[in-house]
Amino acid sequence: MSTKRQYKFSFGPWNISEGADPYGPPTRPPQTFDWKLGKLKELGFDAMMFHDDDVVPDLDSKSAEQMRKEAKEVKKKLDDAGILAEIVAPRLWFSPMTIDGAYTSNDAKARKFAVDRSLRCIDIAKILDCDLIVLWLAREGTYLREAKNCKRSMDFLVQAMDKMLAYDKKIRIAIEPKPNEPMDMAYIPTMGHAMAIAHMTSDPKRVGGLVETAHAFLAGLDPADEMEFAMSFGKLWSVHLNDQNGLKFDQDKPFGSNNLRSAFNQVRVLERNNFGAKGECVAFDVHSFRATKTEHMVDHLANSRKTFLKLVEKVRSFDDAAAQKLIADRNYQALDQMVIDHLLG
Ligand code: GLO
Ligand code: MG
Repeated sequence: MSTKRQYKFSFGPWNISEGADPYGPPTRPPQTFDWKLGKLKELGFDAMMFHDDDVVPDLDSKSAEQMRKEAKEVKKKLDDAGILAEIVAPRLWFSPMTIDGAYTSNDAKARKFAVDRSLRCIDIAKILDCDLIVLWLAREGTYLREAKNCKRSMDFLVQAMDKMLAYDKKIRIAIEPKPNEPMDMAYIPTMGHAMAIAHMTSDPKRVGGLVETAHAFLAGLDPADEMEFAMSFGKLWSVHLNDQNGLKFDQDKPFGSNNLRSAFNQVRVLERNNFGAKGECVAFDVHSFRATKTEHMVDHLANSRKTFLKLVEKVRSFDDAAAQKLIADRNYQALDQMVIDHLLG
């Protein structure tokens, strides 16, 4: 690799978490936004990811004026710290209005709530000088397939995205596919679905994708391929790097924790496609293990970044010419061992 590009890194306030799970209470104390922003800077990160209500807590109970005031206060904190807002995502899965889904709810009032809330999310993003809206379609799916109709749900999703695209001509939407959890089966489970539905919207150029490593594994797919597939459309606008041990709950482990070779391949496709050259960030959607002590509660973030940078070096020092010779000779046995030896160092 000739270009020695620098990457920009980000994480969200939810990635410094307290360790609660469905079976037990928190194991670490909550930290304030200011503390998290301070840590982000200290760890050498460049940007922060947000949900709309990470910026304006209790958003649904606030007036437009109050919302703007609070968003401006956060923007000032970011500016003072020299930190960018990478993405803003409408958190559409907490409200009592979205129990049965947001854009695809069977209840017209809930669908309207979801769209209105998404437009407020755009207002907040604009104040933070951020043009990238992430849609993790958490509850757009079913617990039982008879409950919804896929075609009708696709129509609702397109209508919702069209309203967002029309509301602000500058924003882009990055769909973050995930096949399940919290739903049994989600709509838009893979990057292929995301790219396809983007083309049904009124402005396909402004609808792209975000690949999360763990979500690709949960769909039984290769995260590096999911990334490169989106990049072949020019539409990989962010990544949520983390790791996942097989088909279980979404684990959000540190990057490389479980599948080091896959992590190498993810970094490899980002490198060879110049990811980051248009300002895209490498985000880590990782969580501490529940057993993590308070004094180590940001280590998973520092470690993920460190692993990423080490893998960038591994990718840059990989002997591509030698690999190409083995490929031409169909000697995949030797290619396999070459990768293993390179990773073992
Ligand atoms: C959960 C998702 C979630 C999103 C975040 C931003 O599985 O990965 O963390 O990335 O809400 O939309
Ligand atoms: Mg994610």
